Amino acid sequence: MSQKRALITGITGQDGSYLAEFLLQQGYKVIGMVRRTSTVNFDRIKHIQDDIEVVQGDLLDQSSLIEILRDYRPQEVYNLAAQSFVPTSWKQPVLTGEFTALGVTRILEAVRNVDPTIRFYQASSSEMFGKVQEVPQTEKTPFYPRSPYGVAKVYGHWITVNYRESYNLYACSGILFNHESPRRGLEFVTHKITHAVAKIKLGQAKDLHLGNLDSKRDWGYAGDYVRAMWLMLQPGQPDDYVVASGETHSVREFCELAFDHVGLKWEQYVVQDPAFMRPAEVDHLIGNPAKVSQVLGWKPSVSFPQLVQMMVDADLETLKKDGA
Ligand code: NDP
Ligand code: GDR
Repeated sequence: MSQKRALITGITGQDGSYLAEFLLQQGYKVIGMVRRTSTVNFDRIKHIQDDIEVVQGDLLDQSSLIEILRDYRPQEVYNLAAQSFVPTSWKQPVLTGEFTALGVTRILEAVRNVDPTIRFYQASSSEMFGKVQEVPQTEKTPFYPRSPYGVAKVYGHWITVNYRESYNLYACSGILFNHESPRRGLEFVTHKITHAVAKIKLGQAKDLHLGNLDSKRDWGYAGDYVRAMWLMLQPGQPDDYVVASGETHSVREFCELAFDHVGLKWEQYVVQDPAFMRPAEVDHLIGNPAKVSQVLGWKPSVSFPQLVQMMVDADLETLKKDGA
């Protein structure tokens, strides 16, 4: 049998790097789409750079997407590229809509025109539930997004469903709850906390400024969540799935565990700072992973405390190496 080919948009991001590793392990040829920048930023994929094919393209540029599909003929496309930081979506709402919403239509159009047998994964988000209408959230919970990012993701979700229903594409929307790792961008709250904890422990920082400590998230490990993306595209019918741990924890609890892990008390270091509060907040996310577990056999392997410890330990190690 010839080698399977998968295209990943957003391969330089957290999830792209884990998904690429996972697909390489499954024997895929991995094609990663990157946008042109004046300096390359391959930090998360430099360890696998020789094993993957990196191609230039942009979700803003329809013809680049068509050309990549024509040249590389992937059987699976994972659309992970997006403007993914929620606060930025209030500062750059139009750009967020271009990447995160319309970008999905551009790539779906490319799939439809070049090869409608391609199996397509769309990176949808629990941010679509926003002001939650039901607890826990399932595939049937109505959406109520609370940021331009959440609104853009609702568009991406429905256009994926619509192309499945209109053109019979094998298109799936994975509604993933927050997933983290040592490769998470430093602006997201988990990595911001663990990085600060490591710095404080090593005497390189004094405090940590955060916004809303009460908001609750259903946090999992990114390495587990990319496996669910792949499972959705394997034989069977295309469908949409919530992927979550089924547990929820507050930002405060995350701080407590992270500081505890290095023997410090979080209350002595965390400063609440209005600068990090959002114009509209998503207060309470908790997903129900029953469907993905029953239909696809997916289960997470890393618990919440293990995730926090993994991230703190990784930050301590990196900072010590940098200092040495
Ligand atoms: P990251 O922010 O780490 O990565 C985003 C990726 O998108 C980067 O590779 C970035 O490239 C790329 N990108 C941004 N704009 C464009 C563009 N116009 N053209 C091409 N590439 C572009 O996100 P994550 O890995 O955390 O998330 C992956 C996807 O999953 C995103 O769509 C996100 O919204 C979604 N999601 C994430 C969740 C999470 O908890 N991590 C939960 C639910 C959904 P560059 O390196 O050049 O910036
Ligand atoms: P989120 O992740 O918005 O859920 O989106 P983030 O880690 O940014 O925020 C989680 C919660 O923490 C609160 N918070 C802070 N957040 C940040 N970034 N910085 C702070 O200082 C801070 N203090 C408190 C926030 O208010 C929020 O309630 C992530 C992204 O990966 C999206 O792309 C993805 O779709 C969703 O997860 C699921």
